[in-house]
Amino acid sequence: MQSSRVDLDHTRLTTQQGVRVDHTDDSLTITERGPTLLEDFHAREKITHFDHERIPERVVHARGAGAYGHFQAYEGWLRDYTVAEFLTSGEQIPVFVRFSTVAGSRGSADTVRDVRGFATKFFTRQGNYDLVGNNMPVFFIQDGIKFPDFVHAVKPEPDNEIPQAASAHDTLWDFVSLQPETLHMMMWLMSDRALPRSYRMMQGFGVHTFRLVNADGQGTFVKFHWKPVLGTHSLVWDECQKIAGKDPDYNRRDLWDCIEAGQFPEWELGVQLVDEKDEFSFDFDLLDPTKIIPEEQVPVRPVGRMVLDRNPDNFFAETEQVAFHTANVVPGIDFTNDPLLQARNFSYLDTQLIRLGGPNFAQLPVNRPIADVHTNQRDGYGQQAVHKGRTSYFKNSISGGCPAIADSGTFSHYTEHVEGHKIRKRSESFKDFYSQATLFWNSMSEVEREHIVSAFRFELGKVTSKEIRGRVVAELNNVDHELAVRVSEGVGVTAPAEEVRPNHGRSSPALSQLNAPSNRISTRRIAVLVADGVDATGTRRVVDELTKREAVVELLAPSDGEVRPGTGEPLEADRQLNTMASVLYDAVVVPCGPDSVNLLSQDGYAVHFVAEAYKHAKPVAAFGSGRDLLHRAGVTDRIADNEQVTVDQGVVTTAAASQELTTEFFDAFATEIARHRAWERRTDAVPA
Ligand code: HDD
Repeated sequence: MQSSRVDLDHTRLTTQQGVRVDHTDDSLTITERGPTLLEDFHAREKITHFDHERIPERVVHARGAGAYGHFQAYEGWLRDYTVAEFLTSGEQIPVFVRFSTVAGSRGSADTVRDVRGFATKFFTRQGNYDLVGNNMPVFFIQDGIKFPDFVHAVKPEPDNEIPQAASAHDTLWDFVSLQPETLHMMMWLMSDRALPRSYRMMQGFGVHTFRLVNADGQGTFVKFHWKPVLGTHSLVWDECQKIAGKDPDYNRRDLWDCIEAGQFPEWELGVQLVDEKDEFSFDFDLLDPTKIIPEEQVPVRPVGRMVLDRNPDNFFAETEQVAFHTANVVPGIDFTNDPLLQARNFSYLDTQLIRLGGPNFAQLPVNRPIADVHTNQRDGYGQQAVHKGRTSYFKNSISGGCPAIADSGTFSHYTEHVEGHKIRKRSESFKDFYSQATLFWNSMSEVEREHIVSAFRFELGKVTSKEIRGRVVAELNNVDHELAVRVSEGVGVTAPAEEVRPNHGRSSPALSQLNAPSNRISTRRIAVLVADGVDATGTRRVVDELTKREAVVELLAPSDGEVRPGTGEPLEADRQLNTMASVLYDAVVVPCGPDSVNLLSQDGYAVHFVAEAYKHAKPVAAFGSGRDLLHRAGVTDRIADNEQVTVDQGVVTTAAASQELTTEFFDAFATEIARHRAWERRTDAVPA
């Protein structure tokens, strides 16, 4: 990868042929005002190359962000199950990961309601292994032959190409209402999982049941899981829509900035293993990609750790040209007959041929294996290698039979016994579309359920056809009667009169994000609102205490430059208040300083900032006169006028001025930030 990097420092401009150029601002013409000459090879080359700069964007997952890093297995216990060395050797191996949204175009916003792609390329010594997963463990459809139908339904409608990067439109919900296998995934899509706070704070899943194969050729079913070290956290929908305008690159920027700052994102890889003899011991089919194996039934066992620690040098060359393929497997990892996976194994190679313009894309620097590559494949667009010798066929005697067939370390397909009729029919074992959608609903906390209900109402509210809305509600009645009734109330559809399928009452606590709390506030972005007259000592203390806890703290002031405190040395604003917004931060603090608070109270941006943070259930803190800005924004706190620290639904306040600020104040605030949001806060009436 390194040898392909081009560094233009200390160089002189040339043509593609290496001829030095003395002038690149004016075309070659006859007289200053005369016609341009065809002979101007430099101008023609420059413009021609520019004309050909674009390649087709991915048909799905067009918008993404990538990073390099490494993966390291913890210990060798998986050796009994697989000969895949990178899962057992403990050696650090390089990876490239690309995160993405699915439906939007390359230039669409990051914070739309969507599934997120989580594709990892492991550069192992046995060849490249691609784990092309998502941040949700199930999929919309069961058979890849339905993929074009599904994608046509969710993409912008074909007559006017509206809406961009949104599932809230008639065609998607028409499809959903007629294809009940989508329902389980639609529950995930309507949940907070579709609104990740950060790529660094979302889980990843291989989705399909794959197969591990050991040295004796024995197979074990496996599901892959990524768990983020920082916990799984989400934004709220109102916030997402606002961020889409304020910073459409929100998730991309977050990934980039954290890696630049040395705050490297980390995930743990885990596996759920199922013996082949237990294949039929579940009440769903392991080959059905619309089903999970509940973690309470088969625990996720940790295997290794991935750290992303390097940003790409060039978005196009690396993030855009990276080519993932589910069929990029290494010895020890094999497929199952999941019909979605089987179709993917065709689609990914096929799509790269059009997207990357020919069969040599594996030679692009970002795709190049670290394992040696020796093939008899030749020529084609973009061929980079200069193959020597006379033979490019097997068997040959002229080149000593090389490249020869290896007798060890090879990929040998798992030997599976298959017999029966050639048939085009969905397996009966795939036909329970509702039980796991119900399981998901049952597993949510009340606040997560509220979010799901309002997501359905929002989406169906954008559907113009009442008939489609009605069909969706009827389908939801198969998931849970109360869910269907609650959704119907918001979308002008008559509530289903009665329950059609009794709720089985089972739940899987691991499905609720709120059941995996984090006690860290690393990388959380905290806004400190300041203006002239602010208390400098207290403000510096806020910055120190939160930075010590690894948060990212920024001072926001009405204008850039120096902030003159009441007493002491000036402070420097990090950002101008009106270039930012509360939605770009995880929490907000207002320090004391009567003059500062007075100025901020008259600044609509500052007042709105606090009210909006409060509306989105974010931790809000203030000390001394800083509390007046909270009150001005409609945020009440319950403290008596003493110096105690009070925490009330994520609002952390004290009447103490800076000199009396205790660590208790900062600890309490940090606890609220680690909790992510004060979900118990009722904020529907807050006008922000
Ligand atoms: Fe896919 C891209 C994930 C089903 C066909 N898919 C793509 C990417 C991810 C996934 C993360 C982006 C890779 C990158 O960053 O370059 N796709 C999934 C998951 C699926 C899934 C988790 C279900 C479990 N996909 C799926 C099916 C088909 C495809 C059933 C076709 C039959 N997917 C593609 C594709 C893409 C793609 C058309 C577009 C760009 C690319 O492959 O390289 O081939």
